[in-house]
Formats: sequence, structure tokens, C-alpha cells
Amino acid sequence: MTTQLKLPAPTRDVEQGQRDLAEYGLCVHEGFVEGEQLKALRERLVEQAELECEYGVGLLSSQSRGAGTWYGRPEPGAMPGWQGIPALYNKGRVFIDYLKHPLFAAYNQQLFRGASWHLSAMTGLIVRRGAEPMVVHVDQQFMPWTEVPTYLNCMLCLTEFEEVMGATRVVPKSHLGGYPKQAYSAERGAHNPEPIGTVAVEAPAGSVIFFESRTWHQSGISTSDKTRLSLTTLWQQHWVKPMDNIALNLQREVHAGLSADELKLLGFCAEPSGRIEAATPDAFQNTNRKTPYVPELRRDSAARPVALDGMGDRKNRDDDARAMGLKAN
Ligand SMILES: O=C(O)CCC(=O)C(=O)O
Ligand SMILES: [Fe+2]
Repeated sequence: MTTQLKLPAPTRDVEQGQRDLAEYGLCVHEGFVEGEQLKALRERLVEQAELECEYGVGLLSSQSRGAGTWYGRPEPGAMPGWQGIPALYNKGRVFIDYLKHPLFAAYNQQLFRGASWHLSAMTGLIVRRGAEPMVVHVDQQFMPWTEVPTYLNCMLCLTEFEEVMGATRVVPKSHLGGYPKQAYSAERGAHNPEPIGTVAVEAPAGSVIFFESRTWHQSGISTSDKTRLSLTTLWQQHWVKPMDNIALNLQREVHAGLSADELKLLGFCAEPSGRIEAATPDAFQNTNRKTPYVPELRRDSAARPVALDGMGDRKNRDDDARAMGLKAN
């Protein structure tokens, strides 16, 4: 079955990458991030990962988030094989800037066939010697197969990816139908009851391995002293509930430093628009809101609506009224 496991050649050309993504369910875009930006992403991730362990809040496991993770401080000299650094959008400007890479838009638009999209999750992944392989899965395993994938996973290699370092493994062309079989047991958790052949994607640092959410994949075994540093950015079609529920996860002080365009990338935009209510009277809102904050109003209570920025705008009010089939006044 070796022909089935043939990988597309790495490319630096987005159009070639898009063709590979359609044909193989994945592509390897070399040099996606380079130089100072790559260094800054790596350094920020490593510092955050070290301190999460030091402060006893490391997200640790022998394998992956799915398999017996715990939050804690590793024993000295006994670093587990896997560490996740969740919600990176809260953990450094450098990660927000990375989300604005223009080629993300190109890949998402093509994959999602023009439907609008935003972030679903952004997680650092550290794989060390001793890491065990993940169950072979697709990222949309919990829903039926779809004609258009729901997510695009962009695995940024912050170090080189070698097979012995537990590089991501895939089944090329598996996106074209069906999901890998999984079974559950108390001892083994989720596992594949029948063996599945996968191939490691080796790539230099700075590459992004793009794989869409119908492509079978897993992380591999690490038998190397070299640590795999990586950052997965998961994009999604707008109608999917984000894996991270980012609008709730985003820390208020981070939110305060973001532009409307950055907030939109994080999903702070209601679609279809017009169906917007404000959760608080402060600035933590959908970027496209035009409606006031309206709490439960009672004759004997002091609760009052609060107009939001832009609410005094005549054009907005007229648009809203028209959208609701009302006469503007
Ligand atoms: O770490 C890996 O190689 C794969 C992780 C994974 O399954 C994912 O990001 O969806
Ligand atoms: Fe996955």
C-alpha cells in the first residue's frame, strides 16, 4: 500500500499547496514562517511552556490531550512525553500577529469554498522522548463526513520535524471518504482496533503542515533526544462552535489590546449578522453589533438598556430596522 502513503512534495507556492490540499488532504508549505518571526514564536512558546511547568499548571500527558492529561509540575528529570500549551491567543502578541499571516486567508478561502471562517483553537504542542502515538483520527471525528471540511489544521514546525521526534503522521488521500475506526476501553482509552498504516511528515523548521479535518492523522512516537516544538492553529467555518470557545476564553486584558480585524479573526463577529444581542454593557461585544445592551426590564427595577458605540448612528439604525422588516423612525 506504499502508493497510498505517497506524500505531496513540499512547496513554497500557495497555489501548489492548495492543489495538494485538495488532492491529498494535506500539503507541506515550507518557509511559511522564517527568521525573526520564527525565533520569536519559538522563544515565547518555550518560555511559556517552562513556566507553566514551574508554576504547576503544565498540561501534561504521555501522549496527547485525549489521553490521561493532568495539570501539574513534572518531577525533576521525568518530563512527560507530551505537553500542550493551550489558548496561545492569550499568551503573547506574537501569536496574534502570526494569525494575520496572509496565506491563512488564501488556504481557508479555498478549502471552505468561500464560506467565512475564524479561529477555533491555537495550541502549542511539545513532543519529547517517550511520547506515545495518538489514536489515528480526523479532527471532525464527532460529526458525520461532510462534503466540505469543517476545520483546517495548520501545524507549524517550530523545530524540524523528523519521524523519530514524533512528527505528525498522516494517511494521504484519506479525506476522500470515511473515518478511521476507533474503539474505547478503560485501559486503552480511544484506540484503533485494527492497525492503520500512516506516514510521518518530515519537514524543516518554519514549515506548516496543512491538513484538513477529514484527513486521518496522529502524532508519532518519539525516540529522539531532540524535542519537537510545534504550534497548531485550527481554523473553522463560521457556523461551527469553536473548539476553544474563544469568545469566552479570551482574557479581558488581551481583548482590550485587539483591533476589530483581530477580533474578527478570533470569531467576535456574528454571522449571519443582525442576530446580535450584547452580553455586557462594556466593550466585550461582537465587532459587527449595532444593537443596544438590553437586560431584563421591569417597572420596579433600575435595570436600563445601554446604547453601545455606533448606536446613535442613523445609518445603522435604518439598516437594522430594514433588516427586521420595521419602519425606521
Ligand atoms: O501533534 C500532532 O502531530 C497531531 C496533533 C493533532 O492531532 C491535532 O492537532 O489535531
Ligand atoms: Fe488531530
